[in-house]
Amino acid sequence: MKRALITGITGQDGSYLAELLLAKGYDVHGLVRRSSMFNRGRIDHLKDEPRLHLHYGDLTDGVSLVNLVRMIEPDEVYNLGAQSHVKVSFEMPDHTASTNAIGTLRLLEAIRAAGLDCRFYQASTSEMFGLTPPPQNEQSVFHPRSPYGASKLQAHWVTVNYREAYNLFAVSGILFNHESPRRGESFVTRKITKAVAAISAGITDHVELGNLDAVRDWGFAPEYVEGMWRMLQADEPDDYVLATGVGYTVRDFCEAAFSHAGLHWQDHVKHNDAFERPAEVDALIGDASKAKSLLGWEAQTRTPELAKLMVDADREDLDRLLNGR
Ligand code: NDP
Ligand code: GDR
Repeated sequence: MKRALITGITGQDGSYLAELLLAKGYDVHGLVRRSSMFNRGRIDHLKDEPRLHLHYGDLTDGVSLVNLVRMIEPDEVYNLGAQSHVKVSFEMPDHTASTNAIGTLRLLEAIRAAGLDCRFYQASTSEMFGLTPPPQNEQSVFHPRSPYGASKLQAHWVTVNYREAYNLFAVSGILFNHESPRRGESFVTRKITKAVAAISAGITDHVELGNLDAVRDWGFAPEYVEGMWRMLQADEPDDYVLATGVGYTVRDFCEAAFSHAGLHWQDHVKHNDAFERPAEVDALIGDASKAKSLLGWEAQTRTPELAKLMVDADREDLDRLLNGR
């Protein structure tokens, strides 16, 4: 039985990856942070699974990483833990860098020091391309536009360095935006689909957003965690872009989500400067042809379809909450 360690198991991707690995017969170990509030909602349905083991730890606590890696002796480590919000990274740059950049270094060093023959996945991001115009692929120039993007770029290079310096099977998955009904509520897609549900139910009449012109390539998260796993099953460690290859503006996403509920987004979306960023990433559209040819991976769900499934899920959730159904 293979053993995997997932940092960020309580997040969107970590929860889908835990389900995938359990279904494949893995023993799954997850790093969870101590919190004063319950923070395991996305994996609560897995709590009776005997092959799921949760451990307290933190990417900012190197000792916890050293101890866990030695105790678990994982075959595969998926480093998904991060301060993942771009806007928040401008407000907490030090914490973001410590968690995302140095946290990755701490984890890689724990693996190296333990002398394990272990495969490592790093959750890299299209935000590393920043200003570079689309389409972006593995050869594109990096030019991050936020403390988040810069921290992830350091983590990317440290992953490449541990591969080259220590022959570690270390992979960097450069993933474009991927969403789901489990997406954090302050990211723009989920903020919109939750608002559509609330407006349809008459609970509120508007949502406040920032830049509607930004172009993103939004895919469906469960498909992307399958891509992460495939990267670690390849013969050689390498870096791969995962994306749908099609870009939409935030405005397009509003149109798809609101019209699915029979609403006109123009009647309900208000602008608020507070949601603008000091530096914006204008357009990210990925070219995932390398993943298609070497891993047989291809995105199936396109952005308009994704918007609809997220609206449906948020409307069902709200209906259950309001009507006990
Ligand atoms: P989420 O924000 O949903 O989840 C982040 C996870 O990281 C949570 O489990 C969180 O724990 C954990 N975490 C935060 N800080 C620490 C820390 N100091 N130590 C340990 N764990 C920590 O992110 P996603 O699931 O959306 O993304 C997964 C990864 O992929 C992230 O690294 C993200 O940056 C990256 N990424 C995401 C993309 C996307 O579109 N979703 C695209 C490209 C890259 P808690 O629940 O306690 O807060
Ligand atoms: P992003 O996702 O920054 O691409 O990072 P987010 O959903 O936060 O923003 C996407 C675009 O929408 C614009 N926007 C708003 N964004 C938010 N959050 N809230 C708003 O009200 C709003 N209005 C407009 C933003 O300016 C931006 O252009 C996500 C994260 O998951 C990262 O961790 C990951 O690495 C990248 O995707 C790929």
